[in-house]
Amino acid sequence: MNNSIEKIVSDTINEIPVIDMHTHLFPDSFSQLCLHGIDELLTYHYLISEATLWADIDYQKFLMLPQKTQAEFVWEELFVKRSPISEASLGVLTVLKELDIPFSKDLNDIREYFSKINNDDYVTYIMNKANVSSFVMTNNPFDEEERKYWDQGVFFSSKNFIPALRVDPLINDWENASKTIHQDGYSISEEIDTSTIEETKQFLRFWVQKMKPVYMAASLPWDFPKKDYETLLLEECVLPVCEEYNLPMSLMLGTKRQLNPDLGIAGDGVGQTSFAYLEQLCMRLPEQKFLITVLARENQYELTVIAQKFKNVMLFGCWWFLNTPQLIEEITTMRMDQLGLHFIPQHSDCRVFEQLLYKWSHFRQTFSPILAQRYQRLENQGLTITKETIQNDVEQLFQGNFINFTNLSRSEV
Ligand code: FIX
Ligand code: ZN
Repeated sequence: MNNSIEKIVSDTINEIPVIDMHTHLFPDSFSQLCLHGIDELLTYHYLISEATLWADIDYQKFLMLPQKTQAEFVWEELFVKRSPISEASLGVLTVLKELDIPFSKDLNDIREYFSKINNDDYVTYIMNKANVSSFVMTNNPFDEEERKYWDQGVFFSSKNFIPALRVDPLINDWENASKTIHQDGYSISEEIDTSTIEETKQFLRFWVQKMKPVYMAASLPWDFPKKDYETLLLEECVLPVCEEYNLPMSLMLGTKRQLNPDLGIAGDGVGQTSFAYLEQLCMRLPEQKFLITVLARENQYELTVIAQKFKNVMLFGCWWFLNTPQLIEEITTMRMDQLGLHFIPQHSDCRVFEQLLYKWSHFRQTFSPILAQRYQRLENQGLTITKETIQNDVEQLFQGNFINFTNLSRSEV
């Protein structure tokens, strides 16, 4: 490997800011929802499911404990009693390193360091350090807690925080979603008839106008669509409103929610998706853009081929259980082989602010050598690879593909 190419690629990847196109982060004006600090980091659901493997502890009782106690348990099991070798635990160590916090087995030492961080604009500080220029939130109008903030009008559009209207409760859980829509004053019936469809669309229009999302999104189970009404709600309510506002629809497929319900959010699993419905949807609606990611490793190849056949599909991210160096390497290499530069390689899915520091630095580290190898091959074919060539390509992957696909203007990010 040509050392200078490796170095230029890695410098470029580290220098170019990324648009994080799917997170669960909120600006600090959403006070309770803007999560940060060591206790939040340790109680990330990825770590809870790992830590609870070690002790004979009743899951439900564990989840009732105060957050500090849960964090202490995770710390003890994963960082003190044994080495923290999993991706999510290594992530905590990367965060400490990035914030210049020395590792200590005593969690209180670490808490002390966090409590001394004195930064007026911590969110911007973390974003700059992670080299993330903006991030897309997950904004759920069916979530009571989040709605309070929208009602209070605390969101001011900014180029850093981009809303996305999340609609899976509508598609997956009509029974409860219809109650919310009804309480909001829309006249709907349990049966999804023409007038209920029109009222539901009104509800969606209201939220599109309020949030000004960059896309609508739904995370759907591995066996979607299971019931006729799910496709009816997607195709007759959600997608027509996307069309009216020229919004892409983001589909995240392959969850097996509550595989172990005792573990709460940490109990979600994965299942393989069947693409038949999705393929015909992409074919039938060529003007509707779809951002798509799937959770099962076994589905990656099929999805890559779909993304190669349809202009209206933009494949994104190595999601959740796939966000490990080994799987990123495998999946990203395959995507480059089939799609060239036409995909969005990663999103962070962060829930806690400081996670930006590890999720993006780990990704950049894994991605650099994979991309450098490509340029090496091009040079072997006689092409001259300059810093500008590499910048242009990385910019496309980290920003341009998302901006162009979603019609965001460059000044908005
Ligand atoms: O549906 C989603 O957006 C998922 O990303 C989450 O439900 C999941 O809990 C998560 O945090 C994965 O990284
Ligand atoms: Zn997510």
